[in-house]
Amino acid sequence: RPVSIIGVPTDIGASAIGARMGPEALRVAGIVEAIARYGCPVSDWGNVTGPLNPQRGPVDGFRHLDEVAAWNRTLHDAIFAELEKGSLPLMVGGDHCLAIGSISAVARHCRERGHKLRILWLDAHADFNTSAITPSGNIHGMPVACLCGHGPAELTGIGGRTPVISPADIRLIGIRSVDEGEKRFLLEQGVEVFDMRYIDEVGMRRTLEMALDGVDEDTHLHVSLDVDFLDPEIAPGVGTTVRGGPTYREAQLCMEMIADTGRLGSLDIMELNPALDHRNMTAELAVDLVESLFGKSTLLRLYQS
Ligand code: DIR
Ligand code: MN
Ligand code: MN
Ligand code: MN
Repeated sequence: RPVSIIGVPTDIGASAIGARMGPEALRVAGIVEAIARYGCPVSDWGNVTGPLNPQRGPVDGFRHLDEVAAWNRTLHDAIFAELEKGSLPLMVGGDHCLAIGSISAVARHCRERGHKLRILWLDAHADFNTSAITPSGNIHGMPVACLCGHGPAELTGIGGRTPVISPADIRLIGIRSVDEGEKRFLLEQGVEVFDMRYIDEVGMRRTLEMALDGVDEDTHLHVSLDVDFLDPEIAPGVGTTVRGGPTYREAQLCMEMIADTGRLGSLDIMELNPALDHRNMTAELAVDLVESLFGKSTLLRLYQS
């Protein structure tokens, strides 16, 4: 399946600025060449455009709601068009509020084509806040809640149906920073969370087996990678680092196990902030992980079954 790269140069959903430079840093780190190396046809369609970041404070619990909605509507259309062509869209961000647009497109595609949907949300945070419980007003802390139907109509109805997904469609992995109200809301909504304690106790292998349980040949697998998923020692180039994330090897295993399913249908790489990075090391790490996701393995052998 041909891969279509779509850059989304904005930090409209965050309070720290800099993620607007993420798409270029990933290109400089060789993301296009890395995918091509494993035999995948790949096209880089450049960047979509949208409103500038006005750097205002939150209003009624949301920072930049109108601008966030505008970016996400544009993205929904761009990603949906790629899926209709039979491509695998790779969104390079940009902050994580943009996953509302990409996943709205993916969910609509699955609905119309009769595919099952499984989303793996790789993140230090649960991104399950609402305007009532957010400590920051930052919409990049809310996309999972919006996708599940909890949020303003401008964000919950993109792609023609609310809710876009059900909590049963998503697995949160790598979580280690959850706000107080958000903890209660996750439990109440029954979202399945594989937090860092879970990964510590059972290991990344068992975690991925559990998170991928039920994925079959009819499943469209969407991976939404927030770069802050990774331990900040190896991935400093992100605005909201949290200590104690997956190591390089754990992250590679995670990507290899996703690749082994053969079901990857769409991907987001989000929150890379080159202004906070060291010599583009976080972008280069993300590109290493993308190589594994697109089939790089050390030896020729079948790990499955
Ligand atoms: C925090 C941070 N939970 C918030 N969220 C982040 O502002 O809602 N998500 N950084 O990636
Ligand atoms: Mn499809
Ligand atoms: Mn995060
Ligand atoms: Mn996130």
